[in-house]
Amino acid sequence: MEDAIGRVSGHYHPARGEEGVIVGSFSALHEGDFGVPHYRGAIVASLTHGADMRRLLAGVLGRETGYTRGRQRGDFVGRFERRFFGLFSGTLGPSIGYATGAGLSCKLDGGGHAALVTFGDGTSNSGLLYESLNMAAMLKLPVVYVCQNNQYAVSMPASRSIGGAALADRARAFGIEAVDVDGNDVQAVNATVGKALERARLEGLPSFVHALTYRVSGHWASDPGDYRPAAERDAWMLKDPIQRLAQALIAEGGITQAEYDALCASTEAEAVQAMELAQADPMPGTSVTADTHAYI
Ligand SMILES: Cc1ncc(C[n+]2csc(CCOP(=O)(O)OP(=O)(O)O)c2C)c(N)n1
Ligand SMILES: [Mg+2]
Repeated sequence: MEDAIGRVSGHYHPARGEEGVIVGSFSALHEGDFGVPHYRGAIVASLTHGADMRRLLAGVLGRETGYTRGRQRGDFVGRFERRFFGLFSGTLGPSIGYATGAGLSCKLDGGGHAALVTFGDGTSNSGLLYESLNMAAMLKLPVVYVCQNNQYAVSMPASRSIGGAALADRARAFGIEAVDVDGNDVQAVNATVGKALERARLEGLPSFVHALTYRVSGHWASDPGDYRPAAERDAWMLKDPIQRLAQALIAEGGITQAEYDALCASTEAEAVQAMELAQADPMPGTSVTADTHAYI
């Protein structure tokens, strides 16, 4: 799907290489939980929650048929009926506050549900994360904070922007349980985030998960990303989370190589067809600007 987008939108922010964190985390949500995805990978996260691929692609193209009726680009998609938040502004950090508020609403509603938020390594330097962690610790809010550390914020390496030895230590300073997980292992992420969500639902406690991964693409589709050492990117390409899952499934006998190849081909055909349909969809009319409920 992202390959199809990259061919028509140079401004899209691809999440290639980070699917382990995104799919592993958001597939651990239960009905009634809140999902607040990082902008990179938001539409991938939406796919795990039954969003329609053609409508997601229509959103990327700014069409009337997208989930926000063309009011915002598709990587900021929100779907309130599924308790899925969009970014709503280009400012990074506020979505961590939305998730904390969603966690408070879960608590006030009597518990049993949780909120999940993902955010980048660059965004982890936002003051709002620390206000949120403190509030979640003091009020015992059922929120799982996942740092999708792809090691870059545009061209700034995390090694040059994040102080301290370990990001998870920052959350521990607030008395919040924090763990590190291999972000390129979708099964490990799913198990770790799933456990944290279960704790949030049952005990009403927050958690922090630091998932290390890598942004194999540029910052956006048209960014060659050549400020990074080629050897670094090549080494991470070998840890591709999709390939790793495929190899694990084939080794365990869950799927044959031929079945996997057929699945890839049919999924690619589905994405190409969805993109063709979305491209033929209409641009929004002036009624959209007057519609204050366009996000819903
Ligand atoms: C508060 C704020 N500062 C700066 C920007 C500009 N900006 C847009 S994307 C981005 C990189 C964010 O890095 P990260 O959080 O690691 O996410 P990634 O792009 O790596 O997924 C920056 C700095 C912004 N949108 N909001
Ligand atoms: Mg980053």
